[in-house]
Parts: sequence; structure tokens; C-alpha cells
Amino acid sequence: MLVLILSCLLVASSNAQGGSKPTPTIQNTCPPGVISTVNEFYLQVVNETCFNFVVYDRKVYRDASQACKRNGGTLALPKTEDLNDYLADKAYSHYGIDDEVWIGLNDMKDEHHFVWEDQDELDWENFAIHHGLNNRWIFKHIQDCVALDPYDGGWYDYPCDKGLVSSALDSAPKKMFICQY
Ligand SMILES: *[C@@H]1O[C@H](CO)[C@@H](O)[C@H](O)[C@H]1NC(C)=O
Ligand SMILES: [Ca+2]
Repeated sequence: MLVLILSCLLVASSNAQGGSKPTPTIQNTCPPGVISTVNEFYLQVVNETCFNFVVYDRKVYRDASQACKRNGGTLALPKTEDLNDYLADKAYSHYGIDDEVWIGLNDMKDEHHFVWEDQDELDWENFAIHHGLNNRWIFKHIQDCVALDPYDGGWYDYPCDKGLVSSALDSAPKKMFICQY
């Protein structure tokens, strides 16, 4: 009897999911321009968002950000601890990356006021000691763009591009990055 009830429940729930909405897959979530140019190995779909782990290229922040925008996306926006953990874990465990990757967070407009690339305000944050909001050094004025360390999920601020000041003091690093669509 219990088995019968359970299987009825299973049938009912699978029917409920079998409605008009297709389950998110790479094919129906990632933009065609990404699918046609990126090896599927580097694409992941979570909660109806497509992530491209660009671990096969390195760019300064501004160029990485532009690359994501080309297909209508942004650099990844890990606004929750859950998503941050997911991205860090995928980068580290699945792609074998322990170098930092750019995410879509910066304080270019207003020093010490970090905003997401979609203009959302920072709610949850994960800056490492002496970095980002915890950066009390003079370098904070040229370290405006944020990278995620896949090893511990911590955030670190770096120069965004080769501006006059940043190239003199602290060259802008080229890093791998994650785009989201
Ligand atoms: C996916 O969405 C669920 C429900 O909103 C949420 O609890 C979970 O944290 C999300 N997963 C990731 C990896 O962000
Ligand atoms: Ca700064």
C-alpha cells in the first residue's frame, strides 16, 4: 500500500513538472552565440542561469567584462553564499583551477562602494582580510575589481586595467573569468 501511495506521488510530481516549462539545459539556457563558440565542457546551468567558465583565456577585468557583455551577459554575480560556493567548487574541483577568476563586482565609480555589474548593491560579501571593504591601504584606490579564489571562495581586489597610475604602481593582472547569462 505504501509503495502504491509513493508511486502515485511520484507520478503526480513528475506530471506537475512536465508542463510547458522545459527543464533548464545548456541548449535552452545559454545564448546561441555562446553555444556555437564555446566547448560545452566549459558551460554549466544552475537555477536557469548559464555560466561560462572561461578557464581557457586570461584578460584584464575590463576586457573580461566586455567579453561577457558581447553575448548579453555579465561577469558572474555570486550574490549569495550558495552560488559563491558553487562557483568556487566547480572552478576548483571540476576545472582544476586554483588561480583567481574575475567576478562582476567593482568599486570603479565610487571608492569603497562595491556594486555588482547589474547595479545591485552588495548584500552578502566574502572579502578576504585586507581586501575590498577590508582594504585599508593606499592601493585600495587602484584596486577596484574583484576576483574569486576558487580554493576558499574568498574575494580579492585588483587593478581593473592598465591605467596610468595602476601600471606605475601595480600592474593590472590578466585572469581567467566566469560569465553568466
Ligand atoms: C538555487 O535556487 C534555490 C532556490 O531559490 C536556492 O536555495 C539555491 O541556493 C540556488 N542554488 C545556487 C547554487 O545558487
Ligand atoms: Ca577600490
